[in-house]
Amino acid sequence: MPAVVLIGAQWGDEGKGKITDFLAEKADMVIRYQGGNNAGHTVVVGDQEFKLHLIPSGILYPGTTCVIGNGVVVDPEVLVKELAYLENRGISTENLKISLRAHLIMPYHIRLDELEEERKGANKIGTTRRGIGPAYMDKAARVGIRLVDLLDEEEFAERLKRNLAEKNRLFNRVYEVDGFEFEEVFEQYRGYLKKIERYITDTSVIIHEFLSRKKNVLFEGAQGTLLDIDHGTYPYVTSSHPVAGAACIGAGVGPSEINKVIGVVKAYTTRVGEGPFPTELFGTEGDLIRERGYEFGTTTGRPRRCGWLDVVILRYAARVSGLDSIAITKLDVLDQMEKLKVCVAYKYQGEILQDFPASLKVLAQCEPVYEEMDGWLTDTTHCRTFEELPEKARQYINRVAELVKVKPAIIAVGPKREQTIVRE
Ligand code: 2SA
Ligand code: GDP
Ligand code: MG
Repeated sequence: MPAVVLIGAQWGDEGKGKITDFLAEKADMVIRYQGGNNAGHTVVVGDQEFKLHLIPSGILYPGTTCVIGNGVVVDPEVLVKELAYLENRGISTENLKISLRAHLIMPYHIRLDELEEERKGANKIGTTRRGIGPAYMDKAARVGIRLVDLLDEEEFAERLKRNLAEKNRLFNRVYEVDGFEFEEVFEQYRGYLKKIERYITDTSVIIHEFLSRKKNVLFEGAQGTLLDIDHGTYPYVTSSHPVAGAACIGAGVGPSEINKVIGVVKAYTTRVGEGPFPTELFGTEGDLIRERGYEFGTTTGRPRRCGWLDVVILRYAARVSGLDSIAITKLDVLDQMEKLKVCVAYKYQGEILQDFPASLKVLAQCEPVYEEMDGWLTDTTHCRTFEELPEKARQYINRVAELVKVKPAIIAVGPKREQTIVRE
């Protein structure tokens, strides 16, 4: 390691949970630094499957310290449930630390997320309706409530009152729905505090201690590059920064501390929610990928849109996050495809585009320029070394690496820990 940032290179659900879990074996600390419980990270250990939304995937290793950094928005109700879910399955949460500076998701954020999606109708974003956007809006508007405020009863009461006055006016007058009662929310949140207080601390100080002792620290990104509020397909994005640079801001460390950045790349592309998707497949090939890859939202259960691998996106992700290597996941999902396509550029009004466009209108009109390859039509789920992979699968990986100009250091051929190939 020692300080490694792991990010999603596409639209999320690349298998970050699985790769984090794989790398976490050697990590002393795993940190979530952005997003919230919109994330759904799946980890399979033996015959047990864990779905994590807020707590870092490193929690499954007893000796690993796990951090929810200041850049994360925390829904304490979900956190309390996730803690109980882990404890009930025999996983200790003793080594969890949550930043004093992390912002809270409040019930009015969730309600606002739902109401806004409904108001937008056909123009909706397709959010997870977990209150993520409204919570980050309040953070930017400087009216958010942080965990440090929740610890101080008076401060919390005051901030909650001020927020409810504003929000309730909005609910009543604009949306014409009921607002929230102060007493109810106050009691509810003070109740959550009792259950999470022992984890709350100044996490940046602890992360620095680990880094200064040259411990292995892994930063676990959530969502993916194209969902980044600056670099993604705006406005069809989340409200945080899934790119690697955000690890510094969301954990409270300087860029000079980061040694390596790994991009997780699914062997094809998926997207949940609305917005343009140039390589999307609508016919039987898309259905086959969805079924074989079990492409359904981990948080919401929504069917994911599926399409061919898009190298324009990967080159973009490599640039904006400074990828040192990639981890290619779900290669096995393509085992039964006779032909495979990889998008190497876009065609826009007769012109070839190599770089991912900023305009959504342009992106919506881009036609993928494909390179076609033969499938390998062989089961790869038992392969444990690169050499064991069928020749055509190796060709697929090597061609992608050549096009992206980043080396594939890890290849996953199944959801389990052992279904992972490391390439030196
Ligand atoms: P939000 O809720 O404000 O962050 O939604 C804004 C957009 O970000 C997308 N988004 C995601 N895309 C893929 N995976 C995510 N996590 C879950 C999963 C999603 C699920 O692991 O499957 O269960 O549906 C995630 N979280 C946010 C979202 O679809 C919007 O396009
Ligand atoms: P994340 O949000 O990036 O962590 O990804 P998700 O957990 O939302 O979705 C990835 C899904 O694919 C999960 O169900 C994983 O268990 C599964 N998965 C991860 N890697 C592989 C793989 O190499 N092959 C297969 N078949 N499934 C995988
Ligand atoms: Mg996911």
